[in-house]
Amino acid sequence: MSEQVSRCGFVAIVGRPNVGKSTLLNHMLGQKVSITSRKPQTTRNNVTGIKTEGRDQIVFVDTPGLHKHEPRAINRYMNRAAGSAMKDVDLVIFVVDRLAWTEEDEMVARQLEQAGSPVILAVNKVDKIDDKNALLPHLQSLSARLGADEIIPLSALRGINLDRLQDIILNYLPEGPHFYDDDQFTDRSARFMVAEIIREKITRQLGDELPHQMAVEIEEYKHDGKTLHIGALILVERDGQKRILIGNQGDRIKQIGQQARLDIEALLDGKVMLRLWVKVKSGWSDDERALRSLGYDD
Ligand code: GDP
Ligand code: K
Ligand code: MG
Repeated sequence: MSEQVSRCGFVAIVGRPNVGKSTLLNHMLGQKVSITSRKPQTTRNNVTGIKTEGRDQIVFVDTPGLHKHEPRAINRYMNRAAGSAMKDVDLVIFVVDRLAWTEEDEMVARQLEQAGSPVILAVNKVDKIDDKNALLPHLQSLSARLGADEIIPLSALRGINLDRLQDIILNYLPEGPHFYDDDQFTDRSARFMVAEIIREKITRQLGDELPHQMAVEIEEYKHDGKTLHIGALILVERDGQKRILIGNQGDRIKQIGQQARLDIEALLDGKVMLRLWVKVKSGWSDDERALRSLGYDD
């Protein structure tokens, strides 16, 4: 009888920047939907990743990391997105980085208390822990202090314990019909995914030199029957950033374009012509209207 029951529900993935939330989502799905990098604030929007397996469907919501300093409108936007995702979900996965516990983790914990959803504490990056025995007492005290419903050590990157995580998640999902088609893996448009892939390549190459002051806008998106023609505008805040991005005789931007094109072709399974250009638009990251026109308007 219970064999016939299908489960479907929403699971938010939250935590401070860089603990591995987006990596976890991608590995749970076996498909890349959310961009990742060593740099904090890589994820700016809530990104939905849908996993349908057998009768069950898990709808993950990856969030920008909740962070302390929020000088500009873009940062406030990111914190709002993360905060709203914690509510109205069936379950929250609270990701932390090994034994490190910071003020920002504390901030997330306090928000979770208010949101009131069940919480799984996922202690990530255990592949980087040498003394695994030291982990257990720490996990127990952390779990007790937070009142987490479950606690699980894992490695999002190496795929350690992800099956167990999935089993735990399923226990928390209500019975009910699927929200999405079984072959759909995100609710984001192909255009959004394309812009994100370009942003990932820039962040990975130049994150230190362009600290979060860059946005990508798709200006052209046309299929001619054989090839998809994409034109993307990269917005930066200052002239110097434009020079860095373009590089010596354009070599930097060319490299970024090549890497992005390969990923886009893999994602969309077809030939792509990608043109990138760079424009200085100072103040965009602190301008609510500019942000909305760039799609930061959830
Ligand atoms: P987010 O900001 O929380 O979404 O973090 P990301 O998913 O972008 O990951 C931040 C960095 O941590 C990236 O360089 C990842 O490759 C790395 N990372 C994520 N999970 C793991 C893990 O399980 N083990 C190790 N060693 N690195 C990880
Ligand atoms: K990151
Ligand atoms: Mg992320």
